Amino acid sequence: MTSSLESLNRWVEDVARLTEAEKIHWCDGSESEERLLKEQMLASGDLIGLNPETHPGCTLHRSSPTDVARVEHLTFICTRDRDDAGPNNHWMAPSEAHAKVDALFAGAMRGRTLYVVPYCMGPIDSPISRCGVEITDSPYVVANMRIMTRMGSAALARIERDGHFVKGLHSIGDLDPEKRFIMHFPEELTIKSIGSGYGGNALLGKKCHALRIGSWQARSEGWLAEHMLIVGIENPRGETRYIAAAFPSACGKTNLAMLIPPESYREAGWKVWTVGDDICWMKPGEDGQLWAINPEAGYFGVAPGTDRTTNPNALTMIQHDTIFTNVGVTADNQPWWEGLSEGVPARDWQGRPHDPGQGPAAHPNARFTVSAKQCPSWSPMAEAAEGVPISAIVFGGRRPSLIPLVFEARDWTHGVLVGAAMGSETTAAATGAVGVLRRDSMAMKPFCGYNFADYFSHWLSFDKPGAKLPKIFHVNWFRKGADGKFLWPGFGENLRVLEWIIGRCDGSRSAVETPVGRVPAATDINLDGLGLSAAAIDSLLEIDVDGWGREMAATGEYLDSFGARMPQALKAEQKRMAEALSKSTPSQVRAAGG
Ligand code: OXD
Ligand code: MN
Repeated sequence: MTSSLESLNRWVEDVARLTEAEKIHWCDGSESEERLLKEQMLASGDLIGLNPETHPGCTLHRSSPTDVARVEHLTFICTRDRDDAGPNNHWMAPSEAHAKVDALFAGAMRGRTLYVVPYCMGPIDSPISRCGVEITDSPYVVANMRIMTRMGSAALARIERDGHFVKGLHSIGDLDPEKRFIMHFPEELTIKSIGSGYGGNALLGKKCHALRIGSWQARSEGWLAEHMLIVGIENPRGETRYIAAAFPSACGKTNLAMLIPPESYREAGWKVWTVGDDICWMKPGEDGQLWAINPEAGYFGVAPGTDRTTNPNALTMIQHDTIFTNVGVTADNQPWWEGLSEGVPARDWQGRPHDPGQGPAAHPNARFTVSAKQCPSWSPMAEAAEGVPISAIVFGGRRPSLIPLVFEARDWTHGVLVGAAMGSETTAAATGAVGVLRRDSMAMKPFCGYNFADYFSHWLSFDKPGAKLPKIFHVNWFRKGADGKFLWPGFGENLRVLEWIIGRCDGSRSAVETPVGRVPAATDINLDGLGLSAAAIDSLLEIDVDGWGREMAATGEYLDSFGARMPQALKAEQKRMAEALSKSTPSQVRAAGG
């Protein structure tokens, strides 16, 4: 029998031969290795030092201007049977995909060092964690993987113990967008990514492993790999409840994970603990509860918009030892981005003198990479091998109309339907077309490594005897009034909604039954000191039965678009809700019972 290390050695040799790498470096994750790599990158220009007085240990990476984001149209799930990838994914036959990318990998590392990066997603000693090895020719990727994962010797030792690992092969190639592919072979637990150095395409532990391959592993092993933050809410009695929450991009996931309680809550003793801001792996424990870990060790967050008012914890954590990518810089070499209230940009993200007429100083998807432990609200439970027990799962989207501030699903099946139907409405600024709803089931549209219909079946399968499943909720921070302004203040005030959610979980808060789920009455949720008008509160909590009828019909069409694999139980739930809505009178049901 060959050990995992023998198979790793053989794979590294094969890749070195194919790519014609000049040198091979096995990463041990040590500080001396990091120092050396950093010195090399500062010398080569891969990294630029930032102001050591204001931002000690911080560096800037400027990527190729055509390589600044994930590339969904070049991201493929390569399963033998096309239907296993599903209509939610781009698919290519495995043999064709291997042939296509292997031709691009041939000679791709000529004159370059091949780095072998063993990593563990999750705490090294957690039974929920899974390991992988990324081979890359990008020292920037190595530096990021060192922050984002548990990387190096300890991971290699665990791979030897586990006997298996996910294989990720990455090369920046020549950064030509025409020769860029992000290929996933879930049946082989293999990823091949070429032509991009951008985080989501190149840090293979993150979206490629922890979500796309991870969701496939999770289905076969009986757990869930989700695009969710994990946050702990500690009440004044010192009890902490954990919430996992999924939102599509641009809905403030990192802000919610690092929320600062409103002053009155802080004074009363409420605290918020950040376990994760992007990915959550959950597994049923022997007690029937879902136990969750954050598989990542760092944050790869969007810099623009991060400021004292929006996310003070994030701003504090990125003051030192942070890698910035594609931000602008001030005249004294401090990082700068749109939305930062201090400083003036002198150079833009491409290093050109900043000219506001030429576009923003920072690329809108400029990022920071930082160790999770630098966050002032970092939860030590992020290191717990057993994970944290999840009391509530929250889905959310950007929905200017219809969807109330918060509602609770009736049961698990209803909650899965709520997650399947979730989406965000586009804004005029983004697309020119207002109010176009983009479905993004469980915020996993770009990340589920298999057919969504099978994914919903997998979710439904958790509801079995002995299970003590979390309650499922939907929130909407983005409801707008007739004047087009947001009705809800958001940010720290979202804790008021989380307080109601936790109260529902422990039975201490009431709700009103409506045809779409349970909604708080205005008196069930603490709105003290917010100065919201009665009309705003009514709008935030109302259920428009006619509008919901149309929403349910659209949800039915969406489920049908997946064909015969769609679980009957989910379709039956959609029908049940549609019928309940059609029988509801009067046509406007007030959550407050009016
Ligand atoms: C991310 C994303 O970068 O979801 O986390 O795109
Ligand atoms: Mn994400």
